[in-house]
Formats: sequence, structure tokens, C-alpha cells
Amino acid sequence: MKYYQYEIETASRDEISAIQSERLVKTVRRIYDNVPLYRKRMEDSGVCPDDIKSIEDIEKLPFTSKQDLRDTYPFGMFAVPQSEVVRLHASSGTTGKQIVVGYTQNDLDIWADICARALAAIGATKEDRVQIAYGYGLFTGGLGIHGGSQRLGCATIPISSGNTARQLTVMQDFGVSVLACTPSYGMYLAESAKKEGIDTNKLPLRAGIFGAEPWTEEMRAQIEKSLGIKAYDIYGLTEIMGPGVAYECECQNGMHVNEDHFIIEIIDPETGKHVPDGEKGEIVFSAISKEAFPILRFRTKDIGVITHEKCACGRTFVRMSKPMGRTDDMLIIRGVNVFPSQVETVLLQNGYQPNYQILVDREGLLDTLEVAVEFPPERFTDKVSEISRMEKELANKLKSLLGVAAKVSLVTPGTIERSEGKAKRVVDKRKL
Ligand code: DLL
Repeated sequence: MKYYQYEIETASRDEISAIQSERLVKTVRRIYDNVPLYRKRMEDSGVCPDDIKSIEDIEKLPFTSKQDLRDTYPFGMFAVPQSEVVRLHASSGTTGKQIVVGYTQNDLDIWADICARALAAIGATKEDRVQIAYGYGLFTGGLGIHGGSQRLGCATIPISSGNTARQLTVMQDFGVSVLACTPSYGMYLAESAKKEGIDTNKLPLRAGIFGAEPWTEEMRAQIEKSLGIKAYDIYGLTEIMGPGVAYECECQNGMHVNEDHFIIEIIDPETGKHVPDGEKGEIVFSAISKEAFPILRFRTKDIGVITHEKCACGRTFVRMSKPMGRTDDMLIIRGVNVFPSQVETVLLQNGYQPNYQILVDREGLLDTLEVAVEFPPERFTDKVSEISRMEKELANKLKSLLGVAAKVSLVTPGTIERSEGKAKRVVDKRKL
């Protein structure tokens, strides 16, 4: 079973647009009537629900930001009475007060469907055993994929993140075939398996569904090689639903947005205007079928591109690229824009593992950039001249790709902190 819901996943553009228009119009009316913040925003920008007749009119609507959700904390954006809400999740993000989102039973059903689509797209069936090593709890990762895995009929293993030794025991003893966790935890599991002498290539494990944090194509290749699996991407965010907003198919060439439930726009972050397919911009999402927590034109701060080109898998949903960074994690070092993903690409292309940290500071008026990365275990040495030769070589490679000088510090394998959830790659001391 390659598709979970074949008809909608392969619907024509006209059919998709018709569904989107109908749901958008309804959502606008509903939130105008039920959410004071939206009513005020729309009134302030001179739009009324009757102005929105189809998705063509979406640009008339005001944006929503994370700050709006903080300002209405905890339940100010909910559009149904409390008695209809059957689940709450929350996200704190990297800074600031947490935000709370809610789901009706119908919302949870849709969430399970979209995660089931994601699992089916990577070839999972009810014959599979799925180890869910995303965190369970207020984070949407664990319970989100859990709902999809159960909906598809897979034997679902709700192990949550952490306790790596137990993860490896379960993986072997239960004959796990699909792993779900963050890519950085996937790498850590691979590394730990190797240390324990477990050859994951000999296990039934054959695919992984990784997301919740940025990862590069180079990291994908490493995970595939070290775990002996196919590694697929899955995207989502708490404000819109959780995991499953977009999902990769076997083509591994962009993530299909579940367009019957979410409208994606790519905008120029400065002007707020749409940019054409293939051009980079900020990703904006509207959730058009959610009951408890509908959201319109949410500015994700993720940067990506979309394409409407046909995908070889037969799905017609628009594809988004891996997010290439965030408008708020782009570092500006001496005036040059640097994304952590660029650093990761250079490291992995040069034989290093994705165990690194980027340290930014300011000496006097000058920004400093340092990349601490572990020696590849097989190249570990205590010879000072060799260490400085390797550091210089990597620093040159970084400079030529980033356009700004970086100091490289090679550190002992195993000393950069491992993550069981989202890895913390950047320490920017300038803001402290
Ligand atoms: O991370 C939901 C999720 C759980 C997605 C499990 C996939 C798998 P939040 O904690 O609200 O929700 O974080 C959302 O994480 O805006 C992106 O910046 C980042 N992100 C999520 N998926 C990906 C991905 C979950 N596949 C934020 N690639 C988003 C890159 C991702 N970044």
C-alpha cells in the first residue's frame, strides 16, 4: 500500500483548489465569529469574511505570528467551546513563553490520517513495527506519529525518546522495521549501536521517518549508511497541527504538503508578497480544516521553496523543500548571512560526523565564528601539527563556502553533547 488515501493524494489541481477554497471561506467566517483577535485584525485591515470567496483572495487576509499566540495565551485563539476540546499540546520553542494548541476529536482524526499518509508514502503497512522515539508529552512528535502509525495498522511501539540502551534492545528484540525520531537522535542511535557491536544492517530495520529539526542531504546519506535504512523527511509544527503537515514519498525529492488541510504560501519576508515557485522565501501556512485551533497565514519563519512540478510518485500535492533555515536562526556574521545548515554541509562533505556546535561571540566590534566539531574517530590524533593541519584545512573549506572566516576546533570524539530530541547547534553569546 503506497498511498493511504489515494483519491485525495492524487486529485487534480482543480479539485484541490476547490476543496481549499471551500474550506478557507468557511474557516474565515468561523474564526471571524469566534476568535476576537482575528475579528479585530480583519477589521483593522479592512477585510470582511464576504471578501474571501476563494484561495485567490488569501493575500487579502492578515498574517498571524507566534507573538499573537503568546499574547492570547493560553486559550484565546480557540474557536470551539472548551467541552469540544479533547487534547492539548504545547510548544515552548527556543525563546519565550510557551504556546498552547487544542484539538477536537475530528482534528485528531485528521491528524492521524495525515501521519498515516506519511507512513504509507515511505512504504509502511500493517506488517510493520514502528518504534516511535520522538518525545511523548506536550511535544507533538510522539503522539502525532503514534496516531498515524496506529491508524495505518502498524504495530506501534510508544517508547518515546531517551534511554538509548533500551531503544537498541527493543529495536533488536521486537524486530523493528520503521524508526521515527529526530535525525540527530537517529545518528546517536546509530553511533551507540556501533559502540555496542550491533550491526543494524542485519536487523529488519529498513526505513526511518525523521523530522522536527533541520537536517541536510549529507546527513541523510550518513544516516542511511550507518543504520542501513532509507531515511525520509517529515515536516510539521505545533501551531499548524504537529508532524505530518508535509511528508516525503519514496522519491525523496521534497515533501508533499497535505493541501486538503493546509494551504502553503511562500512570501518575501520583507514585503509579505508571494514569490514564484522555485524562489526561496518564508513559509506561511493556513490550517483550513481544524476546528479547535484554526489558524490563518501563520508565519513559520522557516525558509523554503515550493514546486508544483509533477512528482514521479503520482501524488499531486505541492512539494516543499527541506526548510533551509529559519529567518530567526540565520546568523549575520560580520554582515554575511550564515545558516547552520551550510556549516553542516561542509562538515559532512569532508568526512566529519554531524556532531558539532557553532559558537558566535563578539570581540570588541568584531563578530567571531567558531565551529567545534569532533574528530572523525578513525582520524583521531594527539599530534599537534596534524591537529592544526586538519583544523586549517577545514577552516579554509568553511571560509570558501560561507564567505566568512571561521575558527575550527577539533574536539575528542563523543564530547559534543548528544541530543535525544532537537539538537542545539548554535550558541550565540552576542545576545546574552
Ligand atoms: O517539531 C513537529 C514535528 C514533530 C515535525 C516530529 C516532524 C516530526 P515544533 O516543535 O513546533 O513541531 O517545531 C516546529 O521545527 O517550524 C521547523 O523549524 C522545524 N522542523 C520541523 N520539521 C522539520 C523538518 C515539530 N523536517 C519547527 N526539517 C518548524 C527541518 C523542521 N525543520
